[in-house]
Amino acid sequence: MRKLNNILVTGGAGFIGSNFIDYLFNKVSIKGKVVNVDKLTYAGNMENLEHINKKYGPSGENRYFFEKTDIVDYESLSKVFSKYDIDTVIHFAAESHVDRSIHGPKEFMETNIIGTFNLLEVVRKLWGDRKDVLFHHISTDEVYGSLDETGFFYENTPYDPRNPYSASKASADHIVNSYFHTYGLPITMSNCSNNYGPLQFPEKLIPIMINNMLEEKALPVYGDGLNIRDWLYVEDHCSGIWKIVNNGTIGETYNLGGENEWTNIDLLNHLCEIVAEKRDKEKDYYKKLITYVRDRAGHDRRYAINCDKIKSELNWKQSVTFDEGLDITVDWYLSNTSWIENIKTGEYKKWIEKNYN
Ligand code: NAD
Ligand code: TDX
Repeated sequence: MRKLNNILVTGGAGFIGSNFIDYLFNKVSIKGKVVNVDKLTYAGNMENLEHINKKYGPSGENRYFFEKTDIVDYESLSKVFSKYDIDTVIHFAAESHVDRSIHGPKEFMETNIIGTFNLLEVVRKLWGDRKDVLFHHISTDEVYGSLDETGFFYENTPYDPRNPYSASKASADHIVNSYFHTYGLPITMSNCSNNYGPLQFPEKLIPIMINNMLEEKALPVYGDGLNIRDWLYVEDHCSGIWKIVNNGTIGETYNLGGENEWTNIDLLNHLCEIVAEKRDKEKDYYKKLITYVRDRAGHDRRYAINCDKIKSELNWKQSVTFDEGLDITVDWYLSNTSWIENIKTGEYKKWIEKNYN
């Protein structure tokens, strides 16, 4: 039986990781400990978990711990594992932005491939033949490549990654699976579609567009705007991971998705109307900011997930509709402008200046 007492979350200061840690304490009320291992790259933000640290950290219930550690650094990683009696790893840490992987792929290979390999090596040596432990790996639908107008990605769809980010994630997935087949390491994996929600770094489509609307800046649409993504609210991703971690079959992969496909341009028009309504502007006010720009290199045309497996085997389903999720998300960005401001004055700004000005 899986223990799930002392959970080590990697990348817990990022978008999905911090939503997941909040989910563990505030939605499913776990009783055990959570150790957040994060290097705090430009995408890691301690502000995301201040409320958790206050209540559950060392000066509170003493069940939440933060370790600023680079998963590429094997020695430091081993020390963290020997400090806590870890029985579960939930591995989110990654370089996650496709555009950055096109400009500079090296860190993607290091963190996403070597970092994952290091984690696997540490737990293989630490856990030996234990069967009450679990390594859950978070992956993406991008590893399956790109679809035309029809069809879906299934768990057994052959891998066909097309950008350095997805290639690095695909490599990591293969290594994780190899540790199950070769060493019998208890692993599970999830491949999820595009997430959205509070705390997403303002370089991804939805938050960058909201932010640019607030600043009355151009809304850059890559190519013809007809690329399709399948959007899932972040808390639904968290609930899917939690189902797998508790009841998923060892060695199995589960697809997670929103069953909610939008072309980028339709989504952006819709978002413009939501923000306009909330800010008392006329319906089409922000649409004049929409600007078609050069396409992303190797831009995947369409992603669409079939998630029947997790629905039928683990009784998971999406619980937040797109309207509800966008409403929560837009409200969150409108009332947390200081969160974005703090980001923009730091590393993110430097990167944007270097690459886009
Ligand atoms: P994010 O970029 O917001 O956060 C990544 C976190 O990992 C940051 O806190 C960062 O500091 C940390 N990190 C990066 N390199 C590290 C290293 N070497 N050592 C330790 N920590 C490091 O990413 P996200 O959107 O929250 O994505 C989390 C995971 O989910 C990733 O594995 C990503 O591939 C996967 N995923 C994301 C989406 C999505 O739509 N965002 C969809 C499917 C899968
Ligand atoms: O300014 C933009 N303009 C634009 O047209 C940005 C940032 C994006 N786009 C397009 C590119 C994509 O077709 O919008 C779509 C979504 O782009 P991103 O938000 O960058 O996400 P995507 O490339 O689809 O990848 C995301 O989903 C899968 C996450 O970033 C990955 O981490 C996840 O694995």
